Amino acid sequence: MAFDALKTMQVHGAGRIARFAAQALRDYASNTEAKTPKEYWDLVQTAGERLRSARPTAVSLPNAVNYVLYGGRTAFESGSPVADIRQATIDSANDFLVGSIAAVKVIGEIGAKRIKNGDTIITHCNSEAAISIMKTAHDLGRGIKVICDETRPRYQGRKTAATLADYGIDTTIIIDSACRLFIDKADRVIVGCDAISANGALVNKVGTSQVALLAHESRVNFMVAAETYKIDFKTLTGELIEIEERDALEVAPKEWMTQHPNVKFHNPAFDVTPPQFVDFYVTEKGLIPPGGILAMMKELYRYSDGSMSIGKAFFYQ
Ligand code: RUB
Repeated sequence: MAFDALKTMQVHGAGRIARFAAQALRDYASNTEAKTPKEYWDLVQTAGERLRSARPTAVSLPNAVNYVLYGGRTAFESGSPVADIRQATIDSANDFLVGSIAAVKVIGEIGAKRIKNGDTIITHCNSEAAISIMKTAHDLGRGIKVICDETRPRYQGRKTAATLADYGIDTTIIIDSACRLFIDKADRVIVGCDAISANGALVNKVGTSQVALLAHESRVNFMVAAETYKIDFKTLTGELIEIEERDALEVAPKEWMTQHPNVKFHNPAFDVTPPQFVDFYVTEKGLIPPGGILAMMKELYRYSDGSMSIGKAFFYQ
């Protein structure tokens, strides 16, 4: 059921996906019974693997699942009984959840310091972390204006616009293809993040790279709000981040397709923005330029406890 909620995007956005999966795995670990530690651990691992496969691009999903499993596996490998493996899994899930929520708040505080009075901001899609920056800037009395593009085909931009307008922020919606007309009116672009690769490239909702290109052309600051668990460790070994291909029915209705059977569809959900178009990432650990991502990966890997950002856990498969 949790798998379906992720797959059909009832829950969407990389941070929310991660927390939803951590909660689902925690609940599964709490409620599952088994006679032996091995039997129990096999069941929990299989549940984690299934959750991981629900959406391929947002690395927050496997990172969250891996983090939760890492706690349980450590207990399993040390020969603990089922009750202890269960508790270790639950504890890791709770750690992840607390850290993830705290990260969004800290990103808001750090990012808002970069916003100037009266700034006009363009945003794309629906990112909790980016919204956290804009809401905090508003709370600080910066008097910002936000332009949200629609973000077809699923219109996540409307969700962002509604949230910001309800919060009292001056908010406007434009269609995606009007972005170039508005980029010169903007002081900065703020977007969220599904994954960051070792070279500092950003993977986010399809269309992000076009907005980044426009910002680059017009010399408009481009900042990315990203928790460090959006860093994809597998890119260290040259693996590419898979781009999710979604149903063509998101692009056109069945009736139109039937009338035009020779038209093909392609519906990638994300795209890659090269590092040179990103000015900096706003993470819960501070501002990081794209060239600093590799150093951050090393730092995350070195920490082996006391922090949610355990690179070792993220590597776990
Ligand atoms: C959502 C999207 C968001 C990132 C970051 O895509 O691209 O910008 O996930 O969001 P989808 P957050 O709607 O397809 O999941 O900052 O909330 O993690």
